[in-house]
Amino acid sequence: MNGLYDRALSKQARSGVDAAPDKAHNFTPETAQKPIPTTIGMIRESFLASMAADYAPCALTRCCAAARRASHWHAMKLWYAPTSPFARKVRIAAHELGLSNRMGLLKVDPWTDPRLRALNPLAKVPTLELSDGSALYESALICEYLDAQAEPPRLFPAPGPARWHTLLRQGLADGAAAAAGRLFAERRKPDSERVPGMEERFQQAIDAALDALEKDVPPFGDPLIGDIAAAAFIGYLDFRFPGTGWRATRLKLSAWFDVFSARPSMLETTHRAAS
Ligand SMILES: N[C@@H](CCC(=O)N[C@@H](CS)C(=O)NCC(=O)O)C(=O)O
Repeated sequence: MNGLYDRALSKQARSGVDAAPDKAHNFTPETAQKPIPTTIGMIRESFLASMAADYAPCALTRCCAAARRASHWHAMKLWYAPTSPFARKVRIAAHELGLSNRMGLLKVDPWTDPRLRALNPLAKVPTLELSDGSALYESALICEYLDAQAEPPRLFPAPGPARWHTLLRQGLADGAAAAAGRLFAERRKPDSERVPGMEERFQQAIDAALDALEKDVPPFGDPLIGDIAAAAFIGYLDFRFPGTGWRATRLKLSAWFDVFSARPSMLETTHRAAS
């Protein structure tokens, strides 16, 4: 049985899938005890179990169920960076939809890994590789695709005011996350390379976005995509610029973020510095 696991691991290593322990990833210390289910293996196990149950009509049903489950085994692969707020947004969405066990994770440095551009001409994370080898990119699109895989879709309301409202919040939060990323990059430049006024501009976008979120604070309870994007933005802000004191003048947003941060989808996707 362990042979199956070893073979799957070496196949995983060959394909470059990140083996870091990660709850969103199927290879965790818990699953390391178990053989990796393959379609054939699951069908065989299901068949043997059905024979043992001495109830022949169940065998076919169980085989079909096993094959169906096996066909979801890493049907999708998310190319991600652990520092990216956009990749985190997708991972939070996958968790909230209960789809993270169908999505493998491949850690990649978008700046240096040439494999990414073959899938996504922009060479950005997140990029979602589908089972047929095609790819989807742009976090908003990936989240909407994931939502369409869930039953029922939950993150993107049907066309109407609720949809426009949450898409606007997503756009605001994504733009603010981009500004925070550019501010972080700007501050790492040597003084001679910094463009005057750039830091202020990014900081203004971040501050104004926080103010807008404070005025129209996301509700407690199950999130829509705009709420997830807001959480990803604020999580990134706290990760890159700890102790900035944004909370002092945004008490409602601060309270909402504290509650949201305790969701499993947040706890299992926390940012980690690039290693
Ligand atoms: N609008 C894109 C933004 C993605 C993005 O900017 N990703 C960054 C990492 S946070 C990246 O891959 N940068 C590499 C590059 O710009 O070449 C989305 O929502 O997915």
